[in-house]
Amino acid sequence: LLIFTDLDGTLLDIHTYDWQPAASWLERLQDEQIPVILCSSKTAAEIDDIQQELGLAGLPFIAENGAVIQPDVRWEPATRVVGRLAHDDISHALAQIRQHASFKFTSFDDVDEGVIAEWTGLNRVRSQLARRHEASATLIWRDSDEQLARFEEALAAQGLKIVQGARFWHVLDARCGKDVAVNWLVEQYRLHEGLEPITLGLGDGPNDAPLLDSVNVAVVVKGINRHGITLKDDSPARVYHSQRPGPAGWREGLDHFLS
Ligand code: 2M8
Ligand code: MG
Ligand code: MG
Repeated sequence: LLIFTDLDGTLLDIHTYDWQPAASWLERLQDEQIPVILCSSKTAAEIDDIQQELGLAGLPFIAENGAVIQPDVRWEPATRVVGRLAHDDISHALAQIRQHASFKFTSFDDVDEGVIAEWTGLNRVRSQLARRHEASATLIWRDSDEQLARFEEALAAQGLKIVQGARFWHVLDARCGKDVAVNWLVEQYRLHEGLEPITLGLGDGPNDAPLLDSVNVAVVVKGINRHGITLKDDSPARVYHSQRPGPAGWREGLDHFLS
């Protein structure tokens, strides 16, 4: 069994970033050596810290919505896989697109740590880590849905796509994604560990749909996003929808499938 989980609003409380309700399950999974693979919009710099805190250091993780993948540290090679469009290229493309059409958005590069701390409720240190993007860019969309559709077209013309997290939007290489990253890691488990793993995924936001579509069984954790999640196969045998948000919903999902 492999567990792929989103962080904000799923394993972590969306406001406080607390995971206590999930702690006993995390301990049990660690005892049983079931990998918990973090799969987030967050940067690798942020996830490095969070992995330590959760006792998951050394395991693979997926950062920046799949634009950055960390293999298990014991695998050869264990080098990070980073999307071919680097953060600076994406920022440059965003600046150009904004010049041509007057889209209204504010990216993490437009502001300082203080503002990111205000937006996210993260402390200053974590806010600094949140802007250490390697292969994506994070922004607040301040324009209409119609403009968003035009923005998506402009991005596609540059080989980019945009995905929606909880509070923010994330722009990355169109060839990358949480689904692509999950499939790649499952293949690495086959190659390096000789496993044919069963996969369980947990997520709360629209950007988690590709993740939840790529796993055998899925938990949709109750989220704050008004758009919610639409899955290809939402049958009750495959998908559990939690009653509670965040880590309490995460625990509920594992109780449902693994108890
Ligand atoms: C952003 O990610 C969340 C998760 O879905 C969002 O889009 O709302 C990222 O900038 C991440 O790096 C940051 O830690 C998080 C903080 O809430 O926000
Ligand atoms: Mg989330
Ligand atoms: Mg996320």
